[in-house]
Amino acid sequence: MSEKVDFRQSLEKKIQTLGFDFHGIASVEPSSHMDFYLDWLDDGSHGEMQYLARKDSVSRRSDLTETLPSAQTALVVAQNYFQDDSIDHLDDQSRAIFARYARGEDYHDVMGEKLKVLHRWLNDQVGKEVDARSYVDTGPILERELAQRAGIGWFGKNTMLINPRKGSFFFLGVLLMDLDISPDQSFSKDHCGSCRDCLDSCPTGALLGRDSNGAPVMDARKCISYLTIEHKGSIPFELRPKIGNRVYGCDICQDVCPWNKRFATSTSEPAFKTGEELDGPDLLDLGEELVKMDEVGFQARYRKSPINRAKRKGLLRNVCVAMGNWGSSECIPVLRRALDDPESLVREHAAWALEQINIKASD
Ligand code: B12
Ligand code: SF4
Ligand code: SF4
Repeated sequence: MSEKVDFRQSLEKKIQTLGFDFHGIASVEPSSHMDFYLDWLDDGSHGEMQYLARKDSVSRRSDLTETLPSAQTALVVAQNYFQDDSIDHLDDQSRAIFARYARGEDYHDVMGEKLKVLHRWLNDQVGKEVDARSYVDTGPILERELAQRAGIGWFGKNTMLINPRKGSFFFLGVLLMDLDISPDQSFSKDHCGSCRDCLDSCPTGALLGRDSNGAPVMDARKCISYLTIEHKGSIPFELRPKIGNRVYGCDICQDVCPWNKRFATSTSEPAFKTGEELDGPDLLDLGEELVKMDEVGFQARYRKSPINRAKRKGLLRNVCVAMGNWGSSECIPVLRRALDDPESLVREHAAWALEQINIKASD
């Protein structure tokens, strides 16, 4: 199909009806940032996220037609997931912090379903099966680069894609398709200016600022989001104290961003509303629940949540770190129980946490 299709207005209406907050259309030309991406991998900044470095997935990132040979257009959609905290738990170490993106239902499913509906709608509009593939954080696609090309926002120094009217608390989704639709103008401005609030606030120094070409650089190995979710082994000792009470993901470099302080508003998607038990839960209660649970129970409990990615042992490992950082003797019984856990990963972090509590008690 190479004939240009023109139903922008009805397409925009459909996208809004589905509840996406904004969108844009990008061309499918090869990535202009592959050199940067390859250097980033060469430096080992991706840590254990091997899926980012697999040869086939790198070349698919560079050229979208390797994923869908007939691709002519990438429709990029974005959906706000922001929810304010109901209580001020950030400085209360007896509470666990889950990143905002993980407090609702799994966005892969929620947005993936909507993209399926959109695909069916497009089929009806053009009167034949549109060749299309949808992605929500699920495939070898440079989603932020596509979103920038589709005019949605700029790359902040925190590496997030930021929209000038909404901030950065949104998910991205992409529908690659063989329909030829005129692309939007790419977003060319950088609205960070001389601000460096995110760089100065990152507890682990994961954000390295812009390189000489203007690309924002992150050493993912130091990012709390990586350490608490993607990293499967032992958390480096020197980084544990910096994680504080963040048991799943991290929002600091977004929370401090002036664009979010000014523009973040609550999501209108009911599925992304914060589940009560994930809004700063009691750290002890969470630890007690997890030590008693097995992996089957964990998967059932977090079946519909992005949290199931960490698995029970990952989340319990993070809870042990948070308990060690809190340093309260109230954690001793649950940590002692974790010393007998079937997972050596959990036992090691529980032992570390008990040591921290001892050190604090003798101070
Ligand atoms: C791997 C990954 C991570 C890793 C690494 C993050 C990173 N900064 O690279 C970790 C686990 C740390 C992570 C954390 C988070 N993630 Co994440 N993650 C991804 C994933 C799967 C791939 C990103 C990637 O390829 N990184 C490698 C770097 C090199 O690529 P990049 O970030 O796209 O950077 C581009 C620019 O640097 C550009 N570039 C190069 N040269 C130049 C020059 C100029 C001038 C410019 C402007 C740009 C530029 O080239 C690169 C490639 O295009 C994407 C989904 C996807 N498929 O894209 C989600 C994604 C980026 N994550 C997302 C989210 C929500 C998060 C968290 C907020 C979750 C949380 N609360 O814990 C945090 C945020 C941390 C942060 N500050 O980035 C969203 C971001 C939405 C947004 N508004 O930006 C995405 C898009 C998922 C989605 N579909 O919604 N994530
Ligand atoms: S998510 Fe947290 S740890 Fe990661 S770069 Fe941002 S502030 Fe630093
Ligand atoms: S905090 Fe400042 S430097 Fe960082 S992304 Fe936001 S505007 Fe840019």
